Parts: sequence; C-alpha cells; structure tokens
Amino acid sequence: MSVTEQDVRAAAPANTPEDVLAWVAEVAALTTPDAIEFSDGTQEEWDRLTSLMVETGVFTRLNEEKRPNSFLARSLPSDVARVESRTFICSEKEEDAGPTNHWADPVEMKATLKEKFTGCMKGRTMYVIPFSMGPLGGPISQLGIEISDSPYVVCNMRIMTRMGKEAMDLIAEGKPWVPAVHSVGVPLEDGQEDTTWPCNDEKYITHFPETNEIWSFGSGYGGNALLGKKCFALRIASTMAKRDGWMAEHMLILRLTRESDGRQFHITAAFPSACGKTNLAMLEPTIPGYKVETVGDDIAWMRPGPDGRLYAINPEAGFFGVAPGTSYSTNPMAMETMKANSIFTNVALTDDGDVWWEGIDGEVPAHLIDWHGNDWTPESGEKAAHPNSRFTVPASQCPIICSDWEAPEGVAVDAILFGGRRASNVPLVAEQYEPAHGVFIGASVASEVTAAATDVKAGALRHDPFAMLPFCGYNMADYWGHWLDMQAKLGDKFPKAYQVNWFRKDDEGNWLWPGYGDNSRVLDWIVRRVAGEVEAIDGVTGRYPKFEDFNLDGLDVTEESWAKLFHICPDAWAAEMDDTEEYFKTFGDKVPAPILEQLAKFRERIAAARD
Ligand code: GTP
Ligand code: SPV
Ligand code: MN
Repeated sequence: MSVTEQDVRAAAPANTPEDVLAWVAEVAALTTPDAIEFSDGTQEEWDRLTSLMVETGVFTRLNEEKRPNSFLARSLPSDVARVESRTFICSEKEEDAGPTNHWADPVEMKATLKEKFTGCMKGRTMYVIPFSMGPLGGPISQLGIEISDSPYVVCNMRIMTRMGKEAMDLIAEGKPWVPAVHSVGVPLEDGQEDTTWPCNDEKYITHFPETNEIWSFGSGYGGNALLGKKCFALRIASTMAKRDGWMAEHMLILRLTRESDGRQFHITAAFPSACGKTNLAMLEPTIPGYKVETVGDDIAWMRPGPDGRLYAINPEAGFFGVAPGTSYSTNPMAMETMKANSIFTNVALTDDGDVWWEGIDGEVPAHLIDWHGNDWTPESGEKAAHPNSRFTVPASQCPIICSDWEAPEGVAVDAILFGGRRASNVPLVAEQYEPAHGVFIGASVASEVTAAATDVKAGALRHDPFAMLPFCGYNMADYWGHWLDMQAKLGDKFPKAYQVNWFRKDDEGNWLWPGYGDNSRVLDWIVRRVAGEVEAIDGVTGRYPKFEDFNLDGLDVTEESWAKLFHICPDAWAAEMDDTEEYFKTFGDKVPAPILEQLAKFRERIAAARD
C-alpha cells in the first residue's frame, strides 16, 4: 500500500503548513512510497537511521573507540561524483542557461521527470527533510524541503544543513522555501531485495530557476543528492542572487587575525572542485603572528551590509570534503574535525575498523578493504580509496571554527581570491588593477580537471570561471555582468580580487611552491596590501609582491625559484589570451564590454613586456 494524503497528514508535525502538506501529498501520489517520515533532526532519528543502515548493509559502523558514532558507506562505481553531463538548467529561454550549462525546456523536462518519478519510491520510505541553509532565521539564510527516498541522504543532510523541527517551524511562520525532490530511482517490487547503494544508470539533476524547484533522479552521491548544497545553495541561489542583488559563490570563508594589532581580515576564495578550498579554510600558518579561523569551506552567500561592505555567511553546517590527500601534515584541523560523528563515503576500511585513504598519515597497511568492498594489499596496484571519496563532518567539530561562523549577518569580506590548478603560466599571486580587472581574473580562470565530476577528463585544462562552471544557474556572461553591477553598487568598499596559484611546477614537474600552511605567506602579503602597508609591482597579469616584502623566512625559496614562481612568458600569455577571446566568443554579445576592455588592456601589457 502506498502513502495516501491521510498518511501524509498523520506523519507531519502538527504545525506543517497546508502548502507543504499539499506538495508532499502530490509527490507521494506520483512516487508511491510505502511509508513516509518527516525528519526532525534529533539524535534519536540519527541513531535509528544509522542503525537501520548498518542492519541493511548500507553503513559499516566504524570502530567505536577510534571513530565513535561514525560510519562508512560504499557507492557503486557508476555513482561516485557529480555528473555534469546530466545536470540541467531548465529556464524558459535557452539563452538564460547559456552555453556553459545543459539546457532543457522546462515543460519537456517536467514531462520526462513525471515519467521517471512515477512509482519510483515503491517499496521505500519517503523522507521529508526541512532544512535551513545558513543560521536558522538569519537575514541571509534560506529554507528548503528535500523529499528523498534515501536514509543516507537524511543523515548527510543532518550534518550539512540545519535540518528538522526548527526549519519546519520557520516554514510554518510563512517564510519562503525551496522544494527539492530526490530519488535514487530504484523502485522495489514486492519481495525484491534492496542493494546497499541503489542508483539508476539514467540520471537527471534538474533545476527550474524561474520557479526555484529542484528535481534529482538516479544518483545517491554528494552534490547530486544532497540538494541543499550545489543545487540550492549555488545553482538556484545564484539565480535568486542575481534577481535580488546578492551573490552565491563557490568560495571558502576564513578569518585571519593579526596578533600584533588584533586586526581581523576576512578572506573568501573561489577554487574549482578539489583544488584546495578545504585546505585553505583550515590553514595552519607556518609564519608567526597570525591566527586562522574557519567560517566555511565550499559555499559563500554574500550581501551588502548596512555599512555598504560585503558580508558573507557559510550556508552549510558541515564539510563534505575530499578524503585522499588529507592528513595531519596537509590538513590537521580537518583530521581533528572527523574524529567522531562522521560519515565516510568510498574510503578504505582498515582491519581494526577505521578509515584509510591515499595520502593519510602513517605506513600503508598490509591489508585493507577497498572502496569496492574487496580485499586490498599494497600490491593490488589500484587505489584503495576512490579519488573523490569524501568525509561528511559537522563544522562545529572543527577546532578552529570561527566564533562568528554562525553570525546571522555574516562577516565583512576584505579580499577575494581566485585560483585553480595551473602547472604553468599563472604566478603565485597577483592583485587586480581595478575592479573590472578583478572580474576579468575570475572570468578567465582555467584549471586542471579533478575527480570531483565523473564525466570530464581529469587533468585536462578547462575554463572554470569563478570556479562556478558547474554551479552557475544562469548565463555565465550575465553572471559576470552581475559581478560588475555589485562592484558598481559597493564602489571602493567592494573587496579587491587576487589571483593565486599554489600549483605551478618547474620543468621537471616539481611543485615550485610548498603550499598548504605556507600559503599563509601569501595571505600575509594580501592583508598587508589590504591594509595599505606594502607596495606592489605592476606586471602583466596584475600587481606582484616585491621579493623583499614577502615573508620567506625559514623557506627554501631562493631568488631564482621566486623568479620562476612569477615568471611571465609573453608568448604563452598571448596564446592564453587568444584562447580566452575564443572562449568569450562562445557567449556572443552577452560578454560585458568592461571584460572585453580588460582583455585589450591585458594584451597591451603583454606587448609592453616584450619591449
Ligand atoms: P570541493 O569540495 O570539491 O569543492 O573542493 P575543495 O576545493 O574544498 O578541495 P580540497 O581542499 O579538498 O582539495 C584538496 C586537493 O587540493 C588535494 O589534492 C590537495 O593535495 C590539493 N591541495 C590543497 N592545497 C594545496 C597546496 O597548497 N598545494 C598543493 N600542491 N596542493 C594542494
Ligand atoms: C564539488 O564538487 O565542488 C563539491 C562536492 O564540493 S559535491 O558536493 O559532490 O558537488
Ligand atoms: Mn565544491
């Protein structure tokens, strides 16, 4: 027997408003689940669902002494990351999705979805998950309700968002909310046994920006399934932000406090997926005199405040971070954050019931169970953890979480960084010449592709403007225009932009910059620039630090390797600008004139450098 409207009413908390009840009943009638539950976000619910998933084999409970209240899940090889080719922006006009998004006609897509979702929850429980992105009731925060047939999603949403009763209370007060429907897309026939990672080979991650709706079918993984994250907080929110004069960005947020005068600086940074946002957000400075506190590691919502400055909140409540490469030497604060109450997906399991991945501290174990669930030894020749395996952890467990990370009004941003993985050409750091140049820096970001999406070739260089290529819910060129509008609105209070690159290599393929904690040296220069305490040298890509101003104490960086870090090859940059021009052409006449002017100015600087 599938869920009826009476069942919906019986299961719903007493204060559930009529519009929510009607929507849930409608989705239940379409998807025909066997049971329905409204998530309340309590510990009791977590305990019950995690135990249920241990029973059904979805979760492996980790060693209670080493990793209390923590679980391992293994997905299928066909469902390990975002699928960009199956992600759709269904705006009425194709040009509003733009050339960087997959567009689908909203009426046609709704018809397809209707077919896909019909009966898709048969044999399963439908979970109704009210959540807030951002602190509950905050002026920048937003509400949503995800319907999902995956208990794995419920538990992840409990970590990643403010989920449950309080969110429903706000919805009951009449605040707007975003409806988001998710199904793994595997109905169970009577008597059919479930698998530990149900998912459908056909996937649809769809967004309807004009009606603020999200429908996701076929995947249980990460950004495909935790709909508050990329689908809402970036794709839908970016379109809302354009409409309403704010910004939704793929950015970390950190606070840097300078001990000498107690001055606080807030920095946001947009790096593409798996390019070091979590690392920078939890940085341990290798130079004295600074304290870093984490506000967020993936998404920033920014709005002009009453003083005309730009204020940022982290809409998330947890971190969904890349596991491989994370260790006490690369990111000790992330290691501390995941000591308990965590979900690990697609990492390896040790013989004593703990987690392992490539790049974690210590010796490589002689035996593991790999992410497929198979025996693994160092001789296996394959990775034990999937390159996009991740930890889901409560942000509140981070030892350096900022005391103001839940400040409803956010923190005032002092500088904005743009980066990517660039083995060549892009220097360690460069400051914008003028605001439009800052937007040009963001618009011309290119980066080597990582494992964070399944269907793009890892390693290849691709344009990823503002690290938003997979996440901008509307035409990317209009998004650049929105940035220019926001800059114009805030004037000289709009933070300056900096281009950074931790990933430059020498001819032998060695990193030219030690990175990680030593990135504090770059932040040190940036905040001294923000404070107007240090000069910069004009160059081709922007303004660079003077060697003597930059803190290299205790580092093995000679003047020679410094020169390599900042070396500009005019031919290479001329080629890069030709490529950028070609890229801009794909947006037709939508590219804002100030961006094209910046391209011309860039070429003038290349020409001057040749003289
Ligand atoms: P998403 O969660 O996918 O949006 O990505 P993220 O930007 O938060 O990715 P994350 O911080 O997990 O990126 C980790 C990857 O960046 C690992 O491969 C790290 O080794 C690498 N990384 C981070 N910081 C540095 C650095 O300073 N230098 C070098 N060489 N690699 C770095
Ligand atoms: C990213 O790919 O940028 C992520 C991971 O942060 S996911 O939430 O899966 O999109
Ligand atoms: Mn991300």
